[in-house]
Amino acid sequence: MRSDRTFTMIKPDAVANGYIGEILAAITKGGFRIAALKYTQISKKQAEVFYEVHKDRPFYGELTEFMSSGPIVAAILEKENAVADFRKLIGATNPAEAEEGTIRKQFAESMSKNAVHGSDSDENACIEGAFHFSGCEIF
Ligand code: RTP
Ligand code: MG
Repeated sequence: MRSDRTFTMIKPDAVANGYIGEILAAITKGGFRIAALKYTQISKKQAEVFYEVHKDRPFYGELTEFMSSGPIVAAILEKENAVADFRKLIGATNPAEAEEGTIRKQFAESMSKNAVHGSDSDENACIEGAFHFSGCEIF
């Protein structure tokens, strides 16, 4: 299992708020190389599959509804220690608790509209990347 890749989505709130450029710039400045990139929208069904690990959580319905509500930017990012370092760069799930300078502190609206997704393990990074990209779309 490689540890130099993670998967991210710029969520519908941040896309609607016009933050695609600033978030991609923050990602690049944070030392990540973009290995794959796509502007897309997922269906409610696809969101339910993507977030299946959360299916018993109370926010599952709201989360999958929101993530399919508008376009997103999906990307595979490369850097040594990618998963942990990217979660540091984006900050806490709840932007009110996110550290100064993190992406969520700067661009998130709320716990559910929190601007970006970041994979939580090398295994999930691999699964989530493969959900959005085929081999020939990863550089
Ligand atoms: P993500 O997966 O999006 O990177 O976020 P995360 O690891 O920081 O948080 P996770 O526990 O995986 O939850 C996934 C997303 O569900 C929404 N959420 N809402 N209302 C709530 O209590 C609640 N808890 C989580 C957030 O948008 C979170 O990013
Ligand atoms: Mg998560």
